[in-house]
Amino acid sequence: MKQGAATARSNIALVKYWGKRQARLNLPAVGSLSITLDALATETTVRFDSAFESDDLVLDGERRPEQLERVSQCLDIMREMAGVSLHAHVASANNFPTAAGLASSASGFAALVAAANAALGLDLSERDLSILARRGSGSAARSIFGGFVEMYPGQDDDGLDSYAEPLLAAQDWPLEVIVAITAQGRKAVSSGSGMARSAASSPYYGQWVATHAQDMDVARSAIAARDFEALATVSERSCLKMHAAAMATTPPLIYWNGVTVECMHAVSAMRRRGVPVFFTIDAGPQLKAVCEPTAAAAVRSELAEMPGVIETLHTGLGPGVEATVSAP
Ligand code: 2P0
Repeated sequence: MKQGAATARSNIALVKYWGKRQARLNLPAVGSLSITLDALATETTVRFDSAFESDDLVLDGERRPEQLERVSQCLDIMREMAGVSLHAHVASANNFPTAAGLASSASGFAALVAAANAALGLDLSERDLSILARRGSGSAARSIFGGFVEMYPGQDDDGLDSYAEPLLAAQDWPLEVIVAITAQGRKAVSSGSGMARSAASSPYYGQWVATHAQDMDVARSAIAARDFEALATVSERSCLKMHAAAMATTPPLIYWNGVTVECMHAVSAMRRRGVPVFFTIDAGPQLKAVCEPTAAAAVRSELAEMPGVIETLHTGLGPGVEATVSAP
């Protein structure tokens, strides 16, 4: 029996990933730039045992056979690396709502590959873990690292140049995030199929890809200079460009609800009043407000009072994936 465990945090992209250049190895069409979130964590245990007749996945206490294929594909690669053919039981728990636009696949696959790495004694580098996590979910490649993180789309067909790297440690610019939960429940369309549909039918998809590198340059410079206003402007622009491309897809991908839009207006109004805060929204209805620590309490209370906001979460930036010792 071989067992390993790991904890990984979720992340949110400030410059978004939307679209793939190759589906087989899950290679993104564009880079992305994210922050890792301390309070949104996934803890995963992977146990390989000759007594198991198949792989098994338990997520938040429930067996999830429909999600097993992507997990087994990641484990197959790692089993081949380690020269073992044992089946695995994977138990994973999130401390936040699953698949409601809070990137549970990001922390989930980052924790999975780190736990399997520990169980199999592979001693892989963080870059190798990032490449493996990407096979499970593009955004998971970023959750290997803490703080501010850049994901490279790469150019090679084998995907070995498509991984994430840390840009700036969390403590070097300790921004905070308020998440406004505006709906609960799993989303109807997965990000992966949404991206494929956008690439196939959105008239704005080509422009999204063509104008993306410039946003990455602006965001990288803003982070290096700790320039909040510049990061706010480019992050909201990238978010809105992604959603514009998604909305113009046939059939349309409208991830927002009315409360999401009201929260966007509230955040914009706060920034016009001089509060250091901006919004970003992923493939779901939750709004994430990124702010300077001094503004966090006021931003949280204003969003919490918005009609339709179910609850708010507050988090700082967090560390990368951590393998944890687990008793066999
Ligand atoms: C991001 N999203 O950059 C973007 C913004 C959602 C909107 O990465 O198909 O679950 O597994 O590679 O990582 C969510 O997509 O997609 C995502 P796959 P993933 O955070």
